[in-house]
Amino acid sequence: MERIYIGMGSNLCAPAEQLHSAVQALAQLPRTSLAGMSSLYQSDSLLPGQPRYTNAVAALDTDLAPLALLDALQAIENSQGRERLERWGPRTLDLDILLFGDRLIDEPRLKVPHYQLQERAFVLYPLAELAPADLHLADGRSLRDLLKACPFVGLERLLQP
Ligand code: ROI
Repeated sequence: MERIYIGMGSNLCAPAEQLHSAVQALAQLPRTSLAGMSSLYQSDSLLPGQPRYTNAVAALDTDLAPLALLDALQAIENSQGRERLERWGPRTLDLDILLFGDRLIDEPRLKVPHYQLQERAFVLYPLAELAPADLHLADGRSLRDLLKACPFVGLERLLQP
């Protein structure tokens, strides 16, 4: 089993509910168990003119191979009504593989660690709720250093219902 962290985001159709149903779908993947879910966080879209996003991170333990997991995540996105009308467009659900055990993956469909992890407070702070305090990414960077370089600005942590 390898520990995986999934970044989740939604800015359409009741985002908090989208994230909660996504977590339930993740928990039901074959050869996979759910190890945790972070708090939800709201922030403005990085692209102007879109609704605010709600984001969270989930931790999974899985025996699935990376591309099999990616296929499964895309099936969950589609089943929750995601329409790919424009790149970076608003979406009901976005699921990104952030970290996959100690692996460095560089394939056309999948780069791990996720290439924009370090720029995204809405990924790093929920990840830090779940990950060990001394987590190092497969490329050697420490989560602690990434957090120091990415201030908690514009993020609003939501109280759980
Ligand atoms: N902005 C925020 N705050 N959260 C996201 O998940 C997110 N996802 C995106 C873009 C449009 C880049 N902006 C985002 O894809």
